[in-house]
Parts: sequence; C-alpha cells; structure tokens
Amino acid sequence: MKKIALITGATSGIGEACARKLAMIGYNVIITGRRADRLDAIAYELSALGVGVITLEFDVRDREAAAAAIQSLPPEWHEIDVLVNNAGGAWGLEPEYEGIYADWDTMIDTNIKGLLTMTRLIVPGMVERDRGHVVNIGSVAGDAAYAGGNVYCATKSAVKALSDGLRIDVAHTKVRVTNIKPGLVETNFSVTRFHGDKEKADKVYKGIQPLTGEDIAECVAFAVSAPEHVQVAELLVLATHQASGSVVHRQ
Ligand code: NDP
Ligand code: 8X3
Repeated sequence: MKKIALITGATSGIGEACARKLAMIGYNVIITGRRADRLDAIAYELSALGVGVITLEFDVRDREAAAAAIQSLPPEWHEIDVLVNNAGGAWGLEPEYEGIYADWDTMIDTNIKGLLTMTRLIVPGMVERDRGHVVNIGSVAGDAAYAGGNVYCATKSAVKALSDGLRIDVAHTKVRVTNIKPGLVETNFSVTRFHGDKEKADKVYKGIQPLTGEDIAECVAFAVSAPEHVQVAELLVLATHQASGSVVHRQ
C-alpha cells in the first residue's frame, strides 16, 4: 500500500516541489493551499504519475476550516504518514520599530499558529499508529536574526523550538520530526515579502545561484526515506556562496 503525505502550501515553491518529489517516489499526496486553481493544475499533473492525489483548499490560519478539511478526507486517506508543514512566508522587511502590525500578525498566524494547528490535527493519529513523520520547513532565519528579519526570524526560531518540543513529546513513539532550514531559495517568497514588487524580489537572488524548491524537496525525500531507526532531526541547507542568513557572497 502506498504511503500518504500531506503537504501544506503545495501551490508554489518548496511545497509544490515537495508534492512533486514525494509523488515521484511513490507517495499518495494530499496537497493543500488557498488557491484552488493551482491545486487543480498540480493535482492533474501529479495524477499522471500514477499516484492518488487529493486537494484541500483552506487557509492554515483558519482552525475550523483546517479541521473540516482534514475531516472531509475519505476514510482510506486518514492515515497520514508524512506531514510537511511548509505553508508560510515573510511579509515585510522593515526595522522592528517600524514594522507593520498586519504583517506581524500574518507571519505569526501562518508560520507558527498554522503549523501548530496542522500538527495538532494530524500528529495524534501518528502517535496512535506508532508511525509517522513531521517535516517542518524552518529556515536559516531561525538560527540568527538579520537586518529587517526580526519577526520572520522569530517565527522560524519558533519552528525550531516547536520541532524540538514535538520531538521530545513523541520520543516514546516511532514518530520522527525533522526541521529543514533552507537558506536562499528562489520561489515566490521574496515577491510576497515585498508585497508583490517583483523587481525588488529579483534583486535578492542577483549575483548568486540560489537554491530551488527541488533542492529542498530532495532533502525532504532524504529525511522521510531514511531507515526507520534514523531520525534526521535538522538539516541546514544553504546556497554555496551563502554562509548565514546575512552573509552572502555575490559575483
Ligand atoms: P512561496 O511563496 O512560493 O510559497 C508559499 C506557500 O505557502 C504557497 O503555496 C502558499 O499557498 C502557502 N501559504 C501561504 N500562506 C498560507 C495560508 N495562510 N494558508 C495556506 N497556505 C498558505 O514560498 P516558499 O516556497 O519559498 O515558502 C515555503 C516555506 O519555506 C515557507 O514556510 C517559508 O518561510 C520557507 N522558507 C523559504 C525560503 C526561501 O528562501 N524561499 C527559505 C527558508 C524557508 P497559497 O497562496 O495557495 O495559500
Ligand atoms: C528564507 C531564507 O534568509 O531569506 O527563510 O530568510 S531568508
């Protein structure tokens, strides 16, 4: 029987690449996000790989919608083996003392509370079955703050703490918890951060070869494919000319 993976934020970037990679290695996938048209297009493509695909359209900030979506799954899709908590992003790059309240709320509600909601909904079944894997997409931004990163960095530090905390809480089971911490990955991330300013977003990746969503999906596949007794707790994955969240060598 094929294993089942649920990927949040599978409509774009890292999440989309994870859905594609996990489908390619034989998982049935549940892909989630807010954009139904993107979910449908990706589901159509992945179905051609011969795996089962289910789309769930909901906002991870809406607890009731998230719970209803999970409850709506057909019974044979209830036993989720892999949860990829990927939905999230950065909104704004202002100094902390000039930050925009709405941006702070969006980041905290999505990157921390949304991830927690999905964990709360799916991990009890994993504990009961004594198997499963939670892959949280953290960030190098969670290791140390960088200029203007303040609240985004704090949310990714929270992802590290929540991953470590969950790993402790499920240590009596075979459930594994992995925090993957990417550096610069060229996706829609910076377009979101700069509120749709594509020109500003493109500058983030100028003079350096950034990572791709596929590079991160390979890491996710590595972690979930490791033997049952191996728990990849954390992976920090940077572009080659990147040394940290704030040190990047550009040509
Ligand atoms: P993208 O903007 O390309 O993708 C973000 C995804 O998150 C989209 O699928 C979006 O789907 C989903 N999403 C955002 N808000 C919500 C919400 N409220 N409810 C449901 N889904 C939501 O960026 P990335 O692929 O780069 O980002 C994915 C994750 O990777 C994020 O957690 C980000 O912080 C992290 N990351 C990114 C890095 C980078 O450099 N790109 C580096 C390190 C970590 P939709 O709009 O359809 O809802
Ligand atoms: C995304 C990577 O360094 O732009 O989390 O914050 S960074």
